[in-house]
Amino acid sequence: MADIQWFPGHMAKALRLIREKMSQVDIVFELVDARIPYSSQNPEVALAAGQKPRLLILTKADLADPNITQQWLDYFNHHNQAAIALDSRGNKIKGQVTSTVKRILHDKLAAEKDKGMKKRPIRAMCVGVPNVGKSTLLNHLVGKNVAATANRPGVTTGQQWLRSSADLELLDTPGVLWPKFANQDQAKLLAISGAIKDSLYPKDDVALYALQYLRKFRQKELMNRYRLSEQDFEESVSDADLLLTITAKMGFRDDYDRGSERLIFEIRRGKLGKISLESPQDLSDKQE
Ligand SMILES: Nc1nc2c(ncn2[C@@H]2O[C@H](COP(=O)(O)OP(=O)(O)OP(=O)(O)O)[C@@H](O)[C@H]2O)c(=O)[nH]1
Ligand SMILES: [Mg+2]
Repeated sequence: MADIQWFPGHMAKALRLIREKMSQVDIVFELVDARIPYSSQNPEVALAAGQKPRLLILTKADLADPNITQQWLDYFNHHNQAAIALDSRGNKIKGQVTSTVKRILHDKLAAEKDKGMKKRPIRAMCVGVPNVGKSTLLNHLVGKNVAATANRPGVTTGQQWLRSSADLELLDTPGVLWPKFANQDQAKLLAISGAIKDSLYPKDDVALYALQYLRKFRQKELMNRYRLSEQDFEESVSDADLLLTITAKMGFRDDYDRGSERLIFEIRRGKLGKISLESPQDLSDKQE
């Protein structure tokens, strides 16, 4: 299949702006999708952040498997990377984010106080792949719909400073991918999560990839959602055949493309349940 690749000019520009603004902020909120916290981490962000403190925020935690999310939080914790998981649309996130930020910046803020410096707002830059929930999170931190959001990648096109309260100032940025994905599995995971424009990836390849994973780990959810039987999962049934059966159950007869598109959409929206698409145990395979 054709490789999924997406790094248009506006992303290069967004990345440049992120680098330029880095010196103005105290902390970087790096948003990753809780269902793929590793594959949605942009390597360019860590490079741009340098020594700047980073808080990893696993968004869409409401759509991920809570046990696996906890494994990820333990994993990041173990690697000295501050991380929290949340639903960006939640009401209680402000306290959670603010208290974590204050803990991370505690020494810096205390040193400023000791020097007699006036209390000032903490400045945070919010970065992450397209559609991960940056603008949604910031709107909820601010308590108003000041940043545009929508369920497609590429909604935010410019940078915008927002004031959450007297103690927090936030910079929204456009979603960025990076010039080269580590491998095509990563590209497919990003596509399933909704970070890549739907017109830019082959639906059937991505759907088959998702199906392989679900068949292995979440057979019950597939059976429930599409009214499948044990026989549909017998070894002799290929993934493509299974996708065709699901397509028919969806009412699309043999329209494989429509079935593929719908399957991706339903996984993405959580219609099959809370599903994580990678876990810390997979990492050693991915890093090979
Ligand atoms: N279920 C769920 N949906 C979320 C969450 N965060 C954001 N969304 C939805 O995801 C979609 C994208 O949210 P945005 O806030 O526009 O994402 P963004 O990262 O700003 O996207 P770009 O500006 O395109 O880079 C919207 O439909 C949100 O309602 C979350 O934690 N859980
Ligand atoms: Mg946005």
